[in-house]
Parts: sequence; structure tokens; C-alpha cells
Amino acid sequence: MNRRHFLATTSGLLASLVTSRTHAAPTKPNVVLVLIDDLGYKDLGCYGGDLFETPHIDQLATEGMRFTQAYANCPVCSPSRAALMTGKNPARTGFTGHITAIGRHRHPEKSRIIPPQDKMYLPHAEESIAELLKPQGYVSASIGKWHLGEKGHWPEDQGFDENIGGWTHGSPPTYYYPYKKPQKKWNPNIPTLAEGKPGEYLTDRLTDEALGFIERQQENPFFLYLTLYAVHTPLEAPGNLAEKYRKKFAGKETGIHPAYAAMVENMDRNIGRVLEKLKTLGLEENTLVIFTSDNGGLEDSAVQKPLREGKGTLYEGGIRVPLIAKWPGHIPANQTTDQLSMGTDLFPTIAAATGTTPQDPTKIDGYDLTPTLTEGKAIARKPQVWYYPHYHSKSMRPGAAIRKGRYKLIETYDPVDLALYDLEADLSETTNLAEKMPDKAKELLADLHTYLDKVLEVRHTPNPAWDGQA
Ligand SMILES: [Ca+2]
Repeated sequence: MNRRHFLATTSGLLASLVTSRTHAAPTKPNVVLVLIDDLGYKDLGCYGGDLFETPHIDQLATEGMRFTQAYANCPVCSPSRAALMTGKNPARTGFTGHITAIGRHRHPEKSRIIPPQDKMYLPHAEESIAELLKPQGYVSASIGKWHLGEKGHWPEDQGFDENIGGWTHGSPPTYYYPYKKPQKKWNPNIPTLAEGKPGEYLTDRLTDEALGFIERQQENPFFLYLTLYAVHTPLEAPGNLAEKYRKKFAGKETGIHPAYAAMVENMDRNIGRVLEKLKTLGLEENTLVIFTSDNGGLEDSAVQKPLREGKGTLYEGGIRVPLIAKWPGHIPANQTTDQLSMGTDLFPTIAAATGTTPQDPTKIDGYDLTPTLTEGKAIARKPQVWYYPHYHSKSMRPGAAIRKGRYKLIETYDPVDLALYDLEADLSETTNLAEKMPDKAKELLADLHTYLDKVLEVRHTPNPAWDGQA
């Protein structure tokens, strides 16, 4: 069954489900998409984490489906978010690096490649989830981090009716009211957040705004994109919550900053407030809630093991993320799936849930996850590709990666190298099988190049100044 046909089928299914309810008029489901920043794969209790308290998200997982093999679209913020918002792989939109961080296009003077001089914004022509839903009567709010371009490319330019706290940059100057610090180039003050109250903490404040939006829009179908800055740096804890973890971690080799632990717990409490609000207003049954992260956690802040490394790398620690979805009556409770997924899947999944068709489904890289969510069915998909030709972390050089079945291939461009991993046998990516299994490596490399050749308009180039050193 092709995707277009599938969308039509699920739309019909949805319509029959909706009209069979007690409401006289068909009701479009609300969509709450919670995107956490830099959350580690093992930070949450429901993912096996035992250092932090995350009871509300753990509860969410018992009320819906939890994915164990969900991937972010990119190991860093902006491209991952642009792809999530459009359903298109960063390679396809040419939005491959993070915005406004120092030296996005930076490379060592004599590096082997020059990263692509790619877009520094999400073009207006791209259809966002908010734009997808608008013709269906949805009211949309982006609350929190945006990070998809300078002014003129903010949420209000991508179909959102409200933008609270979203703008050019990707991390707050501080989580403490009044959210201002002496100007620093890499994290200036947020201009889209109205005055608050002394003592406020940013994650609490953004959640307050989300609760207000839900109350205001409870009679409309709404799309809430709650994109908390947490748990991105700076590591600043709310109130005295860090003290609890300082005591808890005393004498243990956790390697975790108590402030990070406190930020995770506070984030969880706030997700609990949103879920409680939906319940109180009687919206729980008619709301699809999706929870995920934009990329892996920082290797030295978050809990990643047994995944290798973290944010900024193409190893599992950089791209494998939590993903949980809840929709009572549609997604059975207490389910876990090993279905492979990508952040780009959320666009077509939300389209199917709302009975909406994307402007051009042939350009969508994501897959509608409805068969998995509603019936636990496996979805056959093309190999998943990541293109990240940027000099980011010390240990990971620019490159690309592909996941096909149990195997993953990482091709690095500087130095030129190939690494093949069997993720079923070697989740921690310790053993490079490229030489032992040359045919498999060749197959994945061909698949990777076929996809990139098809979609890439702007790619990395050789550096004429390369000195021949690896
Ligand atoms: Ca991030």
C-alpha cells in the first residue's frame, strides 16, 4: 500500500471513529507535541534510567506507546527541528547545520572538506505542521525554543498563531527570571517572552503559557508545539531541587551534575501539569500527545550508556532519542515497540491523525506511524539517512550515516573512513565490521549515496587548502 493510499484509508478510519462518538459534530483531535532539548536516551525512568525521578513521563508511557528505536533527524538542534516541522530530511531541505552557534560553517583552515554553505533558516515555502493543520481550523502555538532562523523566519512566519519564547537562538541566557544576562553573542536575551514574575523559572513559565493556551483554545482543535528549552545548557536548577540530587549522588560516581538531574525532574513535573490540564478540561480522550527529544543528550551531562557518545555525533548517543505517544481509544495503553522511526515521521503521522494531506506527499521523507501506533504493526521503510558534514565534536568528524535493518554505516569525510555496526549485537558500536563484512558495507554505502545524490542540492566540497594530513 503506498503512503498516499494509506493516508486516505486512515483518514476514512479516523472519520468513522470520530463520528461514532457521543459528540454531535465530528471533533478533530488536538495535538500536543512536546519536544525536549538534548534529552538523553536513558534519562527517563521508562527508558531504564534510575538516577532521576520522571514519574509523569513514565506514566505517559504506560498510557500509550514507547519507542525503543526512535531517531532524531540530526545530532544537533536546528536541522532536527526543521525536519520535524516539515517531515523532510535535512539533506532534502539543505538545512544541515545548527543556526547561530559560533562557526556553523567553521572548519579547520586546512581541513579536508569545507562544510556546505547551507541555509540559515527554514524557507517560508516549506509547509510546517501548523500550516498543514490551519486549513482544518486548528489554532497553533509554538511555546519555547524555535531556532529555525532570524526574525522573519520565526513561528509566526510558519503558520503559528502564537509564538511565546521562540526566536533565533537555541539556548536561553539563563533559566532564571528575568531571563537576561549581559549580552553574549552565543545566547542573547529572549525578545518574545513578556515580563514575568520574580522567582520564576523558565520551564515553569513556558508551561504556564502552555496551560493558558490550552484553556483559551479548549473549544477549538489546537496544535500545541511545546518546545521547552530544557534540558539544554546552561545547567541551572529550579529552586533548591539540585540539593536533593547533590545528596542523592553523594559518594556515587554518577558523572551527572545535580543541576542537570533537577532540570530533568522539573521538566517531568511540568509535562505532568500539561497532562493534568488536558484531563481536567476533559480533553484527554481527544488529544494526541507526542513526547520526544531533538537530538541525543550531551555526553558529559545526560545519561547515555550503553549508547556511544552523545549530541553532535552520528553514533547512537547523538541520534537515538525517547519517543512516546498517547491517544486514548486509538493507541492501546502500555505498549513498547522496536519499530524504527525518525523525527520526520511525526509530520505524516499528525497528518493522518487529523485527516489532513500534506501539500506534496512525495517530498515527505517520514512515514506515517499509525499502523504501529494503533495496531502494533511493523512499517517497512527505506533506510534512514543522516547527513551531517560539519565539524562539531572532537571525536566525530563530518560525515553521514545510514541505518538499514540491524546495520548502521557511518561514512566520515575527514578523515575518509567507514564504520559498520551491527546494532542488534553491538548497541554500543564498539566493533567496526566494515572489513569483516565488505559486501554489507558496500550495500549500505551505495544506498546512502543513492539517497544523497537524489536529494542534495548543496553539499560539502573539497578544501583546496587541505594539507594532505588526516
Ligand atoms: Ca538540541
